[in-house]
Amino acid sequence: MSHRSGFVGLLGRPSVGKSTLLNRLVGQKVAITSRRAQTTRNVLRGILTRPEGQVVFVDTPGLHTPHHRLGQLMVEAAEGVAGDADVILLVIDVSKVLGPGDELAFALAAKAKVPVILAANKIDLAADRGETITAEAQKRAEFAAVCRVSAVTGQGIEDLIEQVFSLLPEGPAYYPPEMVTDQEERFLVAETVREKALEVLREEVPHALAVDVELLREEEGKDLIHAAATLYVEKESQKGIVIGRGGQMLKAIGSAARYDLEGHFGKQVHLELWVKVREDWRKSPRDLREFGYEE
Ligand SMILES: Nc1nc2c(ncn2[C@@H]2O[C@H](COP(=O)(O)OP(=O)(O)OP(=O)(O)O)[C@@H](O)[C@H]2O)c(=O)[nH]1
Ligand SMILES: [Mg+2]
Repeated sequence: MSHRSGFVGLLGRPSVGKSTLLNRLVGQKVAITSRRAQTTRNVLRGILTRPEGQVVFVDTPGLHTPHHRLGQLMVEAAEGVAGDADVILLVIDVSKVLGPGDELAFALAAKAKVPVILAANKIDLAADRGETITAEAQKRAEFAAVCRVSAVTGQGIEDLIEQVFSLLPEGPAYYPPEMVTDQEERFLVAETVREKALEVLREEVPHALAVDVELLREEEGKDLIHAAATLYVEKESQKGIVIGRGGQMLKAIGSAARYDLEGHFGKQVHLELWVKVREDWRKSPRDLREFGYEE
């Protein structure tokens, strides 16, 4: 049997479930997810290795019309992935009507020189399994395959993986078989803190939040990891919200993050969190570089 491999770009508007789908496809949580739009800000790889080959799934920020430099970088990163992929996995949410962000995805699909699979996600939420929206999407672009899936229940995932393998070219494995993601641990810690913050914060604050990990150190011979991170917001008023009354909000974010990180590292984690204001960081190339959003 031939060995297949390649890069599969997950594309679509915010909140359709790209990151949840990535985690399901590789069988492990590698990307943070949330019900807030524009959760994913960086391109992130999840690797699936099987006897028949290796798929490198590439998660991307949701396609939208940007309002600041961060948004612009996010959309450009997603477009870059579309241009480099061997197969595109265009994800839609069948529980909602199609919107402008979906149209951006269809436009990318129409331009693509590689096969595009339509992943009609969230079929668990739609009474007709999303037939209406899926049919609507099929009118917008040419798809090599259409897969109805639920990233949450796992329905249709095996069929999707089979379709992906059938469309990939022959090639070698790019990563060692035991590797599931290419992300660094510092990034994983920052993203875990951000995910927990997204769960409890409301309105504009989640979008104005960046997390920078200043320290990540294993205490020799102690099975203990010491981490320190700063949560940056854009305004003084947001700082108060993130800290919460009597520090309750920050404490909740910290303990939820610590719980996940201890599970990930299999060690005790000591996590220190700070909150600082960095005005308009989403527009500042220097800050965007410091927080890992710009090269
Ligand atoms: N019921 C249901 N919910 C889903 C499914 N897939 C994702 N979700 C939920 O949809 C929300 C958004 O999921 P994400 O995976 O963060 O979406 P995304 O496309 O990565 O969003 P961005 O990173 O903002 O572009 C989360 O609350 C998920 O739990 C699904 O198949 N069924
Ligand atoms: Mg995402």
